[in-house]
Amino acid sequence: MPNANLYAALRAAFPADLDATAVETADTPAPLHYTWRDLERGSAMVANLLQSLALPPASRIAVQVDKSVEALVLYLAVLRAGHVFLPLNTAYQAGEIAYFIGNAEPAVVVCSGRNFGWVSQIAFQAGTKHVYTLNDDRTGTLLDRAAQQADRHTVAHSSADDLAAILYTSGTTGRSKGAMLSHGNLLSNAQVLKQAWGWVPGDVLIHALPIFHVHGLFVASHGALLNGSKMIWFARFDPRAALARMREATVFMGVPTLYVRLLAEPGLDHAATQHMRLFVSGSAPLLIETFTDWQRRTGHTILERYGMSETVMLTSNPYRPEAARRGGTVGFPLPGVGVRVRDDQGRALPAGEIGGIEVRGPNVFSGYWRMPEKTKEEFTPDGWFKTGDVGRIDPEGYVTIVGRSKDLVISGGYNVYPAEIEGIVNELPGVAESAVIGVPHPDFGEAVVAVLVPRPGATVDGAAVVAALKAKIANFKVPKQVFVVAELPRNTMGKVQKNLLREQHKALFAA
Ligand code: MCA
Ligand code: AMP
Repeated sequence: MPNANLYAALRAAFPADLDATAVETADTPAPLHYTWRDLERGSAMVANLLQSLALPPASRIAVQVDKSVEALVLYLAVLRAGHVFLPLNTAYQAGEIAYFIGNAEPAVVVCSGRNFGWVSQIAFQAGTKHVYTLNDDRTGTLLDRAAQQADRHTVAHSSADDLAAILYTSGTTGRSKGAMLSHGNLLSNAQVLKQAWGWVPGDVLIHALPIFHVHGLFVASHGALLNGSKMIWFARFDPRAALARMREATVFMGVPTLYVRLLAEPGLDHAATQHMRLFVSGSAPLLIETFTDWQRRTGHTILERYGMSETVMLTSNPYRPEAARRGGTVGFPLPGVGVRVRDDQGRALPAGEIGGIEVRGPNVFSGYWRMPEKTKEEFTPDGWFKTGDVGRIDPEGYVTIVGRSKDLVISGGYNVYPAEIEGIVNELPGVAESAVIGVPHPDFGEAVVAVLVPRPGATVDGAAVVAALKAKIANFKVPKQVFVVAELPRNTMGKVQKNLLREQHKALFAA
């Protein structure tokens, strides 16, 4: 049986000259050059460290560290060791981390040195036996221990269905669920995208996304690695610095906010971007204004694609002809991927009719970690995954996302689940109930806003609510504005009418 381990496929795509630069850091005090040999040796040493722990097979390795090339090497090491990579947003605080560790029961946790105190306490209490630190300045106990390991390692033998990663997402019920992605899900999608987006020898990717989500970790990194392409690596997005590197790069991937911020750079013009071949956008809706402004300012047409943690990428606008890329759509289903639109009863709809988007294909996950019931609910009887997105497919086959049936706000590309925030706000002193919505925001696309009703006789201060939330949850989830009202609008069924609240506050952040 051939080895379906994703690292084996990535390693096979490394260029012949292993001493060529694979990753060049762009925002370290001095540029650092990591060769392909460094990636091979570094991931072998870390894989040997994991192997030395004699972990059960398919152990979860939870990682909450600042973006660094060593963090990417750790990801490659987990793949080649045959374990399961569990990346966690660096903004998550103790309550969130306790949930993920409790749910995933990782054998190993890797955290940044500054958080070791509270993370290790949560991990050890949950039964994790190994907690290492990894900092973004190439220090930490993970590297100290790996340095003692051999730099040769035989890649574990995996089947396509073996688990490679768990990505927490879709907490519409207020708590996140772990999307289980296999080596086959990830490799098949990376191979399809390599073809679909015209990767060629000599391509250079500007990597400016976090690597704790699908977009940065899988779509961007796998794209470059599977093509043997150099990455210009930003630990944090800086529009001006990223723009300056476009003279030597060819591919850039971003969430819409990154494009909005690049458009605010006076230096963004044809000359600055003429060396570039491809700009990809996704994770959140790209406004038509952004799409057309980009065309006007650079001559390039952004290629918008549609993905999910549960399905990696499912549709994409065409690479060629550029003219066939349609703003406001997410293009066509990728080769091998089925996309259909169904009504609430699961019936087929004629072309152009709006309904629930469903997907089938080798990119679709096997389910949510230890939630078989919830998993079953999200698949149709004939095996299609219900995305929770609402859209249509026009007669030419273009897919357009027009909304979501799931209660979800996407802010700057990060998912925020109103149910989770409402649950926390409702526990605050003096609060009777609350509704969390997303409203248009010029930078983040959507901004989180909370509307709450105080208990009878209580007075609640919005600023105090924000301060309380900042101490509890990831900063990007905290409402940008809190309204205190006498009552929430409800329909005859007693359901809060969030659409009315969105309408009422839609101009709150108008530019
Ligand atoms: C930062 N802030 C935010 C966000 N990011 N507020 C709302 N939404 C955000 N996304 C706030 C912080 O709370 C803080 O506020 C202030 O902005 C500055 O924080 P900082 O971290 O410095 O912000 P930044 O560096 O400007 O970050 C903005 C960003 C970042 C670069 C757009 O959000 C980002 O990298 N987003 C990409 C997310 C991503 O990779 N998505 C892909 C998901 P305060 O000071 O008040 O605390 S994968 C996916 O969706 C699917 C599978 C797919 O299709 O790809
Ligand atoms: P996640 O939960 O991180 O997997 O986010 C997946 C969700 O992001 C999808 O279900 C969509 O709602 C949204 N999404 C991803 N790409 C796009 C896009 N190009 N346009 C609009 N929404 C998108």
